[in-house]
Amino acid sequence: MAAAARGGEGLTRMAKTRHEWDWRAIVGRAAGLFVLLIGVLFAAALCTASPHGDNPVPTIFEPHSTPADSIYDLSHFVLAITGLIFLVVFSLLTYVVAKFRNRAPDDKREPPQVYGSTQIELAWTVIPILIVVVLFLATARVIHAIQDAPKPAAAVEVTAIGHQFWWEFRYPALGIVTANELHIPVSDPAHPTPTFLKLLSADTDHSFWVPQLAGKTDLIPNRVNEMWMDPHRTGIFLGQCAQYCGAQHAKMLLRVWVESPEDFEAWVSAQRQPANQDEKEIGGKRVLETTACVNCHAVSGTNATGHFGPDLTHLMSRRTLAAGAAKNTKENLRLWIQNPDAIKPGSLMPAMKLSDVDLDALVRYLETLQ
Ligand code: HEC
Ligand SMILES: [Cu+2]
Repeated sequence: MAAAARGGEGLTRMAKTRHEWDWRAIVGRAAGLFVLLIGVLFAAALCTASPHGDNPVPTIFEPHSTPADSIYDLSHFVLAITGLIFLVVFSLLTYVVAKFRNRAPDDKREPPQVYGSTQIELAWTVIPILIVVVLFLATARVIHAIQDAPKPAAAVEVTAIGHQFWWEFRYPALGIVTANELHIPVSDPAHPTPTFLKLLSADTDHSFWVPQLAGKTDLIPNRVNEMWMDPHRTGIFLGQCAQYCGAQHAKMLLRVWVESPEDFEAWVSAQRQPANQDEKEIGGKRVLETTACVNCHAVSGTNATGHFGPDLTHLMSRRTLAAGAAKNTKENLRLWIQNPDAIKPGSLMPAMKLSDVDLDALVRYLETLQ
């Protein structure tokens, strides 16, 4: 008996020391969480504090188009409500944990248990339902406003087709085909000229996302999705395929050039010109026309009519190669044709194994495709 009692005492002492230690661990963990939270807020503040203008980092914190604006406002509203819930719950929790912690003089009996309080149960059922209904209605309103926006007559229509791992942009009404760099006019709210996109896919799922201009919309095989944007200022806005689509998904970037009406007109008329027919680089042109390039690429006015890869008719009007994987320079262009994997491992263009003479002539020719 005596031994058992002594054993019991030991257990109680052990339990007591463990409880005290637990309490310190809880404080430590709460402090850790707090520091983490401050860190996250600090990082977010750094992001939003980045200088305005051509932001090289795609950011949801600097919307410049109606759909992006409404999503931004909605996210503030949702954050305010959920933040409030977090504050209330976290404060109550901290208060309860601190006030009712295990103290030395406590007897070890269970506290009184409360069952079947209709008022409390009603409160914690009805209040969350109301909160969810408010969040749902606010979200549904924004979705409806964006999805059902009327298309004005002055809208620019573009068909965007996702490919592994690049973007094809077609302007059916203007007869333009280009890749990876979308040009659209700025939209003056007094005379809106929004751009409406039809989204298609040539192979697998992709997702069109330019955070500063609109939300994400997927491009799905055998389905037509739609989205629109009406940028309020000119500039270059960066985006990214937002749906994992294969090895080079991460190098499936896109850039949107938002231009003044005059600049957009100038770009349109330049794109509508046939490819440069200057015969100066005829040697390089012959290399193109006698190589498998023609099966995958189109250059207007030549026998290259393939559509598996980007249209090259105005290749040099683009600032980047291979969906933003490299700057469009002479060296990168040569390297790309010699060995695409050096720039974008796993891209669907094969290394063409041309001789140095042919390669140089071909690059000189491609450089005339303004
Ligand atoms: C089997 C099809 C195929 C063949 C053959 C092919 N390409 Fe490509 N090419 C592609 C694909 C696909 C891409 C897009 C790669 C990416 O961005 O992931 C591409 C991209 C390019 C680009 C970059 C275009 C841009 O705007 O980003 C150039 C330039 C190019 N190819 C030139 C050539 C030349 C020149 C040849 C012939 C020597 C050739 N290609 C042969 C499929 C092909
Ligand atoms: Cu993709």
